[in-house]
Amino acid sequence: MTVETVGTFALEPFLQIRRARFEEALGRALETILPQLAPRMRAPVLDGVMTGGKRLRPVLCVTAYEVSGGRDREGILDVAVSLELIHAYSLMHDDLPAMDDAPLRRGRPTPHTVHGEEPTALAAAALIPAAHLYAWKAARRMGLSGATSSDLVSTLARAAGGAGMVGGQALDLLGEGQALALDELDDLHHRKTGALLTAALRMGGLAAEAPAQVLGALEAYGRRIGLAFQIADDVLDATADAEVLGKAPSDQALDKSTYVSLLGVAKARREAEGLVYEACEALRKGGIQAPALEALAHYIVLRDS
Ligand code: GRG
Repeated sequence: MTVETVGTFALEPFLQIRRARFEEALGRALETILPQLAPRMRAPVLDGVMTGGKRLRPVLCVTAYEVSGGRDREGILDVAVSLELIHAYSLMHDDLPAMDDAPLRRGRPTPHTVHGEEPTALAAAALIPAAHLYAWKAARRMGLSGATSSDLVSTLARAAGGAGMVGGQALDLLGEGQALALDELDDLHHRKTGALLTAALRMGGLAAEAPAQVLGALEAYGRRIGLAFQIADDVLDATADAEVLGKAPSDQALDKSTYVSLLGVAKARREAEGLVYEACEALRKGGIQAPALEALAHYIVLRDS
């Protein structure tokens, strides 16, 4: 199932065009990154990066850039590449036996099951500095000042790091077999999932040299869609067909606290819808008229994979 339209916004063609442009930029990025890696790391990188996915973080970054008045279409795609490289590394590590031990993602065998754990772990680790370097170079090519370029790269580093995504993953692993309270679950997912989604929006705004009020509104939107995204993920894990989802459900097997285990499916769905409403409100309060971002917020809870 695709989400064709949200209200009057034609979401599916919007996503198709954005994704196609982004795939080209990602392919170009790998042409420069792969030759710098030892040969045995190249296939896991290709598998981890070029095998689909919704490309949500890049789409959010480019859209935030456009609604903030940015006009350099090529430059912002390279900034968006850096986010997807971090996202791809995180999934490659997340699927390793020491983490979630997942055999399938996006309907395909995970990179370590095909190429081995060691090359996959190394290849994923190599993507972390590669992403930051790519973001820095993209920012400078766009003509952003040293201060803005450094803010942009720091935003990525903070979101990916110990207080952000890696910190959230640590809480997630520690929480296996534990009954977490709702506020603990929110904190975990603000870090694990929300931080990078929020960074995508802030980086788009920064690249367009948006004023603080716009950056604040983009971040407020990001925090809310970040949680909504995770609630939708938990609902999908509990209810979706594994074939459509492209991976086996894992939350129950890993004995994780989830929004579904805490709230039940119906209440979790309502919670996610409430966050989408708040996210759109945050944009409007910040003076941002952005039908595309509003449609993307709805897509996050309507998606089926
Ligand atoms: C090993 C040092 C060390 C740290 C691990 C692996 C890791 C750090 C963090 C992973 C956290 C993680 C997996 C976050 C992502 C959560 C998430 C919702 C992933 C799915 O994102 P989608 O649905 O994926 O956007 P697609 O497939 O569409 O790209």
